[in-house]
Amino acid sequence: MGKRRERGGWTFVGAVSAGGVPPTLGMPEIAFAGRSNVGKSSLINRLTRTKGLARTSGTPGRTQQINFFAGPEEIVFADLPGYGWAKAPAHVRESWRPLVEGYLLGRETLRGVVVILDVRRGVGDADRQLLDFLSAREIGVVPVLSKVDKLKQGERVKLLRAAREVLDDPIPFSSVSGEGERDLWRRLTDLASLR
Ligand SMILES: Nc1nc2c(ncn2[C@@H]2O[C@H](COP(=O)(O)OP(=O)(O)OP(=O)(O)O)[C@@H](O)[C@H]2O)c(=O)[nH]1
Ligand SMILES: [Mg+2]
Repeated sequence: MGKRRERGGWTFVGAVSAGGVPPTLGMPEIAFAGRSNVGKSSLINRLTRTKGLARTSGTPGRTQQINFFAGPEEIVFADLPGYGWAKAPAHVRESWRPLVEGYLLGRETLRGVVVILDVRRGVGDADRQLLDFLSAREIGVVPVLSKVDKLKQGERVKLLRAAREVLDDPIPFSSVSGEGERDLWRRLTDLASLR
C-alpha cells in the first residue's frame, strides 16, 4: 500500500456478449457495474490511468458486452454493460440479465464488484436489486458514488449523508478530479489480495 501505481500497462484482453463464453484469464478479477451512463468506463480509465482503454460515451447503453482489461499487476477489470436504460431496444434489455448474472455466478476468478451509483440519483430499484443479488451470493461489493465533482458543497454534505445511510461505506468518486481514486485502489487491492 502507498506504492505508486504505474501509468499505463493496461490492455484490452477480450470481451463476451450474450450467449458467449468469457475468456479464461486466470487472474483475480474485479467487475464494475451500475446504471447506464453512471461513469463505469470513465472510472476504469481513471483507475488505470489509460485514456480510451474503456470506451466512454454520452450515449447511454453504449457498452453492451463485458469487456476485460488486464493490468501490469496481475489483476483483471471487467467492464459490465449498464442497466436501466429506458430507451434500450427490448433485445438489449432482455439480454442484460442472463449475460451479467451468468457472469457473476460463474466467474471463478471474481473477487468483488464495484457498484457505481450516480451520487445525485442515489440508489434506484435496479441498483437495489443488484446489491441484493450480490449480497445473497456473498460476492464482495465496493459501493462508489460517481460524479461528485458536479456537486456544490451543501448538496454534497446532504447527498453523502443520505447515501451512507443505505450503503456500506461508499466511496465518493470523480473521474474528472480523481477524488476517491486512492481509496478505491486500496479497497480493490485488499479484495484481490494484491500487495
Ligand atoms: N462530471 C463528470 N462526468 C463524468 C464522470 N464520469 C463519467 N462522466 C461522464 O458521464 C458520461 C458517461 O460516462 P461513461 O463512463 O461512458 O459511463 P458508463 O457507465 O460506462 O456508460 P454505459 O457504458 O453506457 O453504461 C460521459 O459523458 C462521461 O464523460 C465524472 O466523474 N464526472
Ligand atoms: Mg461503459
